Amino acid sequence: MKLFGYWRSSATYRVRIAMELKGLEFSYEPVNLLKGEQRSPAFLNRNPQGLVPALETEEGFLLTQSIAIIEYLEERYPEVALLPADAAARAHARAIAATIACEAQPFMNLRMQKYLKEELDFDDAAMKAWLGRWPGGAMESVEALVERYGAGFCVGDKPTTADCFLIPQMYGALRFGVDLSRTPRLKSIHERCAALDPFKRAHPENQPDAVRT
Ligand SMILES: N[C@@H](CCC(=O)N[C@@H](CS)C(=O)NCC(=O)O)C(=O)O
Repeated sequence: MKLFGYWRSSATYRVRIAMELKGLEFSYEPVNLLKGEQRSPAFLNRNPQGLVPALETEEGFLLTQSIAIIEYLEERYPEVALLPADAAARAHARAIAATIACEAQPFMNLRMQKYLKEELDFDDAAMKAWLGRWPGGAMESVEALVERYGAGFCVGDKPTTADCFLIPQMYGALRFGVDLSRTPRLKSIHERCAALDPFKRAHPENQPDAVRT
């Protein structure tokens, strides 16, 4: 399999975590978002939406959208399950993933922040308020779900797809200075995952295209 992504892309990071937890072999082809490579004809051919990640499967199919890719991996490579056996617990894991993917990350991704700053003249204070209200608010909902369903990880005592979505969101939140003082459970899951090898291998700074300053 070949994963097209960018080291700091949280959506790519989700897929890397899932693949590492499942012990899958894959190659990685960087798409430099800062240079606009996601809008090149070659990449648009892979994903007409011009977004990373995209995954080329063993059979040569091209998949897009991290939720769909991770669901595909779960169905195609079920040996290390990332969804719990219990149907309600599976729904809780999917609910956490959806909250992050639909209600947190879209409000702080590169194109959204660029638009707010360049088109709507958001200054640092306005941006901080935006990040606190939208991604920050969604993370408080996730904290409440984790309080109900977590036991060391987001749902239960083993990593699930919910953790594949949480860890990149925490990475982005820390990077953009989102206030995490009201999400202590998420902070402790983040620390627990950071100590595990699959999460270490998937970390942005351990990718070949990482830029160290
Ligand atoms: N919903 C998509 C989000 C993908 C996405 O927002 N990707 C970002 C990086 S995290 C991207 O490619 N941004 C490039 C751009 O905005 O031009 C997914 O889950 O795969």
